[in-house]
Amino acid sequence: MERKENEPLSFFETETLDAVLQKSRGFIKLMTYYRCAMMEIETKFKVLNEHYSLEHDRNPIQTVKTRLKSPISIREKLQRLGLEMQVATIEKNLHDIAGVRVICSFVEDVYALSNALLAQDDVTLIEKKDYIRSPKKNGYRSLHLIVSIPIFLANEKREMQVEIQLRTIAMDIWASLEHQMSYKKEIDITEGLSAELLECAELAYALDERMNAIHRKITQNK
Ligand code: 0O2
Repeated sequence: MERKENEPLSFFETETLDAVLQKSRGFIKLMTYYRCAMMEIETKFKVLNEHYSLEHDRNPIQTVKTRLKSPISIREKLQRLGLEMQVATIEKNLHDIAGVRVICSFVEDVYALSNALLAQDDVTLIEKKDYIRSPKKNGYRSLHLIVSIPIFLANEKREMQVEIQLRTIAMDIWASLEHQMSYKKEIDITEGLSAELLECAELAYALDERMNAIHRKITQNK
């Protein structure tokens, strides 16, 4: 089809789309590998949940959520680090492309699940940040792990990194609402509101500790 003078090139013209797809093949492939790694980790937690429910007659996991970082967020993070948007750069420098969030019943479940996962011989711990024992200044609590696990493809085995966040229901309520209201938002939050958010985080943690203590007493009396 003839293009009129000054008429902008349509993104969806076949040649253009082919070129875009060709260029993004490496990126799409890498994202697929991360998705596979995420599935592996999700399955590991589901298996642990099944095992615990057999042994202890209750589920330590409420939900497992997965998310793949969007191309826009990847680009923003690379820009912040002063790096170029290239497949090799992404894999080398970003450790949170694949994310798995595990929402647990009790604080002790967070540590039991983390220890059980890290004891598996195909899981390698790359980094651990314990924001439960050392919460962030704003009150954020979670246990963060970056692990490497193998994914098995038709002719290849590949080590992929996954970021895992483990937290209780109470920690998740606080983090989800704070994320909506202020986390990484370009807004000026007053000292008063920051103090209130911190107070809410402490209230949520006090609830966690009380529920954990009640749970321990009930299991001891069994
Ligand atoms: P999103 O939108 O949840 O994916 P960086 O990843 O470089 O920003 P760092 O130090 O490498 O920071 O990572 P860190 O401290 O382990 O935290 C990364 C993730 O933890 C964030 O991902 C959030 O999901 C969560 N997080 C950390 N701090 C807070 C906080 O103060 N409030 C809330 N609500 N969540 C937090 P992303 O990619 O930044 O955001």
